[in-house]
Amino acid sequence: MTISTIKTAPYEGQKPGTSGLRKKVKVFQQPNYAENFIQSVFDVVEGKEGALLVIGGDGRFHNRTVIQQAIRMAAANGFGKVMVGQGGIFSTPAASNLIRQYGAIGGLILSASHNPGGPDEDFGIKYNVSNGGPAPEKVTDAIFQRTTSIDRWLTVETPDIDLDALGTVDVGGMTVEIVDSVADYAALMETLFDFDAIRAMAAGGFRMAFDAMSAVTGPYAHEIFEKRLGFAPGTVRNGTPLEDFGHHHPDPNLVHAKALYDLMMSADAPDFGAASDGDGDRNLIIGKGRFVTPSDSLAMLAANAHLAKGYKAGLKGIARSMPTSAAADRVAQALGIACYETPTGWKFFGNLLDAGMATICGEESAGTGSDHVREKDGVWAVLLWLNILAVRKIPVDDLARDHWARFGRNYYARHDYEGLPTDKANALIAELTAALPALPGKRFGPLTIAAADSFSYADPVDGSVSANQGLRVMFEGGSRVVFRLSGTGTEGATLRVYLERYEPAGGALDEETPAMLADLIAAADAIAGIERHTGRTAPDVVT
Ligand code: VG1
Ligand code: CO
Repeated sequence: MTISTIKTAPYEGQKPGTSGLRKKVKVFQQPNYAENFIQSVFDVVEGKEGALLVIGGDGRFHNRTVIQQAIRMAAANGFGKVMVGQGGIFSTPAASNLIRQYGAIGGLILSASHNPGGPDEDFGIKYNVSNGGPAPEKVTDAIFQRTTSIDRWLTVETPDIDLDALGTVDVGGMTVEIVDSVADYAALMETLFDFDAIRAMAAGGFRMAFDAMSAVTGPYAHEIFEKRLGFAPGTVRNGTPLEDFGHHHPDPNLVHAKALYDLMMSADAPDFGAASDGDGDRNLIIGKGRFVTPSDSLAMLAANAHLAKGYKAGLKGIARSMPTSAAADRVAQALGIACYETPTGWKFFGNLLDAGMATICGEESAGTGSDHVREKDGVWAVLLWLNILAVRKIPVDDLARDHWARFGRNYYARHDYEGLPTDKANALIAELTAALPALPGKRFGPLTIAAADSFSYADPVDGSVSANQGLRVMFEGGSRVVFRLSGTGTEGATLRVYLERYEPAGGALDEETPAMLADLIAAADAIAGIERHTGRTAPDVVT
């Protein structure tokens, strides 16, 4: 088999410190663009000769094209075998599982997650390493370095293969196996959760609405919720992956999953509502008449996880990203286990999970997961909720109130200001960073600042330090505002403002979140000068 060497030039690739490349489809369609990134990845993967590589994506526009390119390039780069999901489909957690289950050296996951899809929208590629998790910073930095000097990529000249036919084919001397996208993942879920108990709950009339948002979890949800657990047909909504997600953002929050939210707040709401994102790693949980914030969901799952068979031995520790509310910390304290605070992004949980220091992890952005894979996992979170509800036999609202009565309540919201001019967003952060040392002691309405810093994380396993991970302003009494810029947007800059107010058990536990956060919102603008810098008087998205 002849290997072709295609000449190329350095390009503007993945930003250092981000776990993947996210750009407009049109950018990916430029000659050499996707190939440059994939070759840069392959150039830094050690031991690829003869090794297994997993490839799959969320089914968005351009998915199949890049999969065909990646398969040919893997053959030219000496991989021994590539495992691809049928139709090019793998949810991110399912890909993570396959990498681990079959001892792959790593995997290419093609997704821009919750970003919209289609010819004028977003595409993405990320590389996961042999533990199944996102490549750690030293690997992503090496990939970035490679993109600055890359001058060629390798491919074999073979026709496209049929991605829909299960089985094995040869591409340039390398084996390609097209596998069922769902089977191994569903089998893993059966080892963690009591499917009989959930099936009995469904048979007893418990109703659920699961919104797959026309994204990757449709096939997983149909198989697991409707076929294996016996929820009624129609339980899964928008269950067919579409290349443009039906023109929606596959982002499971109160803005983009509004139809589900409205259903769950209506008179004929089912007992349980959930949604997942483009690549299936996020989850949104809404009980009948009760939205559960992702931060609360992490805490509630951690407090009850022992009720599911996969976690009956208890948790080794809990980890949350810094902007996630401290609700989980209070559970960890009650359980007598450690709680780790990491920078935003799942890759920071990998070391803690590998070292057996944490079992459950979560982020405020609707990501929850455990040591069963090395990614956050939307369907997993839904199953753990269902398992807990099947054991406790109470509505979500009762479970939430019960939780707050015991641990107190962290009122929480995130305000996103999207599409800001990058220089203005950078100026806001620079000015606030400079102002941090002088903030403690200052008063804003009823709030007094106790401390302020720029979050820096020292990994307790390998000692690596990640600095500048968000600006924290802590108030007396446990309230907090965090400011950071998104690393996943593809248009301008997105400022995220995370607002959290703690009310201890016995306090005001049954109030409306906007009212509870009003003083904090005013303080956040006064502290950072959001309107002054950006001209915006209100956020684009509140979650
Ligand atoms: C966002 C979320 C973060 C999440 C990341 C990837 O990042 O805030 O919590 O880990 O997306 O999620 P940022 O930098 O835009 O705030 V996913 O579902 O896109 O893999
Ligand atoms: Co995602």
